[in-house]
Amino acid sequence: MQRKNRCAGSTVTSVLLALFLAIFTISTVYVFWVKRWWFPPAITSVGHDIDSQFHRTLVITGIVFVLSQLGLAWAVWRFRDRGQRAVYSEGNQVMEVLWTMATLILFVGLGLYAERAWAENHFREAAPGALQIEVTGMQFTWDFRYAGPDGKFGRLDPALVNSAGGNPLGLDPNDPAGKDDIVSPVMAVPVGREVELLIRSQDVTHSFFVRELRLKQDAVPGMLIHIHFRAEEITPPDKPLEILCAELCGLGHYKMHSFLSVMSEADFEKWLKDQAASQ
Ligand SMILES: [Cu+2]
Repeated sequence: MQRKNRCAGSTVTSVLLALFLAIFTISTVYVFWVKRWWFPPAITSVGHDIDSQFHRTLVITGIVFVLSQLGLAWAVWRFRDRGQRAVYSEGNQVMEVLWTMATLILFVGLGLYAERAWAENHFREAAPGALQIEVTGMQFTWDFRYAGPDGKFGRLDPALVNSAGGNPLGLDPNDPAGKDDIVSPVMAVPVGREVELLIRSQDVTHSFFVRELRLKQDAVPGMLIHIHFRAEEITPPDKPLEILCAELCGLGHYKMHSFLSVMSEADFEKWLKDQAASQ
């Protein structure tokens, strides 16, 4: 007996693949929609700008993602092999031009939209009178130095670095400007005041990262990198923000972290005094 159709096609495969694509798309949208594994709320105005940009980008790319995935699922099912002769298509030049232009406009547009938030962090200088804190990354700790009442950082000498001896930064004891410098393994800042960080590294490249500030900046050996922020919310005393290292910097990278507390101006002054007393 002769088979009716030698190439009966692959309906099952195409239906399964189309179904998988649809379910995969819907589950992905669901995970973002319910904000599972979401980031903590931002506590700076730049952080809110970055979040708005993130949402804009997510919604636009999300719509493109859903349409293209469902379109793919439809095409997999619609053009499945039913034993018919394959048809050759040369494509559609108008469509090519259209979607290339649309992508270009979308990406350039999003970039222009984000420019202000980016420039605020990276191109604008810190406001005059900002509180300066020197941040030093080293395998595998962070150290924070405050200039003390004289407002001047003392000289550092790499030859004097001695973590076990209580001088992890190599402060020169002969420099009078360094006498009142305060070095702390954790960072505290006053709420609502501009803070300028001077970020450096003592060994390899690290990356200073605080999620709630939406701030991430590499610490590069041999460079002093300035970055600034203004925290708008006080953190509860038992819930400081985590400062992470976001650069794979060696075997102990996973445990390289510290804490940031945002305090009222009065609490901050008191904290500084307590730190100075314990130096
Ligand atoms: Cu690190």
